[in-house]
Amino acid sequence: MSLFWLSLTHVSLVLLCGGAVPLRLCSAVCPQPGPAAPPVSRPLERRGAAVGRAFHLNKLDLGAVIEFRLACAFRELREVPVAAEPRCAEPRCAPFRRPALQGGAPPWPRPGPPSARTGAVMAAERERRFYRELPKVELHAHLNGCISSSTMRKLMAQKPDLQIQNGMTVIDKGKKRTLDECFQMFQIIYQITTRTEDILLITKDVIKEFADDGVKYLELRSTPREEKSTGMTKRMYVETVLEGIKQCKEEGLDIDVRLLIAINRRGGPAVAKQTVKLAEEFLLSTDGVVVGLDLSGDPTAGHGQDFLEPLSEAKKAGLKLALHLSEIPNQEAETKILLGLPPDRIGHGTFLNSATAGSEELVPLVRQNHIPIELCMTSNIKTQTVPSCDKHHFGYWYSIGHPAVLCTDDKGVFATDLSQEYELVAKTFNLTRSQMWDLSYESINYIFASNAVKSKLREQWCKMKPALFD
Ligand code: 6MZ
Repeated sequence: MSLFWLSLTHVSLVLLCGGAVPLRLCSAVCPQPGPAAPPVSRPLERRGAAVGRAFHLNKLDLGAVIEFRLACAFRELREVPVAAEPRCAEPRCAPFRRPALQGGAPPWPRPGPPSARTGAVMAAERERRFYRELPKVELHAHLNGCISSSTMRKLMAQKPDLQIQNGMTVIDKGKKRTLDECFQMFQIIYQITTRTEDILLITKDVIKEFADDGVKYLELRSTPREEKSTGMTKRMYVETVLEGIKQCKEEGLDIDVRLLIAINRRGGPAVAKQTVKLAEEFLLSTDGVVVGLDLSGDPTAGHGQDFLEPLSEAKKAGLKLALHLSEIPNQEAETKILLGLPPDRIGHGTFLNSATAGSEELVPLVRQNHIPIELCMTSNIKTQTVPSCDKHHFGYWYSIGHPAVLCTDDKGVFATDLSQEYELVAKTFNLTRSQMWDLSYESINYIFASNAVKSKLREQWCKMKPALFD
């Protein structure tokens, strides 16, 4: 008889456990820490209904024994989640979290302040956000070097026969190339940007990306290029870049964009003269959008002396000059000649302050003329002209209070952006947010646009400051 009662009770309890079994799964199946557990239990009221249903099904007065077993079952139902919860990291189990039943410290981690690792991740995220939101000025950006991977994919999809892959146009994190290899990459990029529609696309995408990164004023630079295969002339090239700038303005992007026309050293002085002529025309016709001239390209090609005359002509015409100088070692002679112009800004200037013979004359020339230097840390590291961040010449120029502007150079090729450059410099040289804000604010002094534009930017910076330092 007692066996009968016992098995009847067992049936009741098996039915009851329709609610309880999944609860047990929570404790038995979820590893700690581990993958998602199967969906867990029903709410207690539903489990209570299940108990009632089980009781009703039997329609028997099971007497004290069953009452006792049901009481146990209820208690088990209530207690199972308590026992299960500590071993379960699955967030879906969270509603069952309760304090420990007995006194003393629970055997599982209590919710509390974030762990050191979570704290570090959150701090890194806050830092990233600060530098993204910091208003910034970008003064050294080569258009075809700025093309992002996503724009590259769009271009590659249109020219699949070229079989150009991402790795051929970008130097990923932790990777390095020589400067020479870098210039070979530009030849690959040029194969994908041969049509005016390509130039329009890259110009607009690059501007939008700088705007998204918190850049409020951008001086893009680009080398006018003709492409016989598509009929694109140098004039059409410049007009297309200007069209891209205009369309971005019409679309209301919060960024002021200007253009420097670039002379590629490899083209020699004859091409340089033509480029100066073109730049002079656009200086007069673009109402301040074309503001200057850049001398760039492979620094081993030609000699600075060859460009003195066209550059001098450009300066007389009112074009501002941003010249790549001493990006590689042993260029003291040509740097000294070109510093005589003097240029309005210097690109890189990596070896201006090196201890090699002849270089001791360069720093005084740069300092006397207060020539701002455009510094591109990631570019110099990835092209191996600077061995490590802490050896970067930013440290030298910053320590003597000389005008220095942080820039990206080729944000696409070097897989960086301006906020990352700011963050990298701050970390490397232990600079505070306030010092980095000053660095950004002072960069406004070195833009090529008018004083009215500078004043507007300063106002914009000052308006944004309180929210940044909240
Ligand atoms: C010197 C560089 C450069 O003009 O076709 N360029 N020149 N040093 C660098 N450091 C890495 N990075 C880019 O953009 C690409 C061109 O910019 C110059 C080179 O002449 C390159 O071909 P654009 O828009």
